[in-house]
Amino acid sequence: MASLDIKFVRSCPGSAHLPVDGRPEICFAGRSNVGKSSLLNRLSGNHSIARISSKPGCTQYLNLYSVSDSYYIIDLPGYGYARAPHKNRTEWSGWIATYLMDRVPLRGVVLLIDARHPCLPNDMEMVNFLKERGRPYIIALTKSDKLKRGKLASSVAKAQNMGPVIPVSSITGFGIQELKKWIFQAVD
Ligand SMILES: Nc1nc2c(ncn2[C@@H]2O[C@H](COP(=O)(O)OP(=O)(O)OP(=O)(O)O)[C@@H](O)[C@H]2O)c(=O)[nH]1
Ligand SMILES: [Mg+2]
Repeated sequence: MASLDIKFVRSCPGSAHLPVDGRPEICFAGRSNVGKSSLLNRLSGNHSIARISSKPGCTQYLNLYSVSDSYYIIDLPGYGYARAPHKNRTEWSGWIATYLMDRVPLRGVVLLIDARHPCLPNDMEMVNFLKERGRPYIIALTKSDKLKRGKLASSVAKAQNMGPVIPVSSITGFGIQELKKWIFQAVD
């Protein structure tokens, strides 16, 4: 399967700034530093399309990407980064919740969770939030290259208690085809 034809459109300071053209949307949600931007780059085959942070909390806006001019991917600000200035933190969680609750074109959520820490409280809260609102989601277990096979298998098993799981690595490309398939089905 070919790389996705992803183009950066703009950074949006809140849901009100997103397009109203009715194209379907997928979003990437997850803790700060979990690998959202890296995964987007890997899906696009272009290693500089989304900014990779060495410091957590780098993506502060809803970053809007267009795929093949037919649907959008939104890279949400990372949650759970304690050292963000208080004002930003409140705003981020506000934007994320508003977006996930109200956004009509949203067809599916890719919830990124670090394979090394599969059941952290704020990720479980996010899963409950998505379930309550009936949002289709997939758990992408990121940085799976950092775990040996046995550890990864037990991490996948734990994460499966929260929903459907695809282990991925933006470094090796592991799981990327399967994730693409999920995205295609979600926007179809
Ligand atoms: N080993 C490994 N490292 C990864 C992988 N994905 C991301 N990283 C590293 O994790 C760090 C954070 O990656 P980002 O893609 O910027 O994470 P993010 O979720 O976009 O971060 P924020 O936008 O700050 O919330 C960087 O140092 C990446 O190089 C992966 O699959 N494997
Ligand atoms: Mg990012």
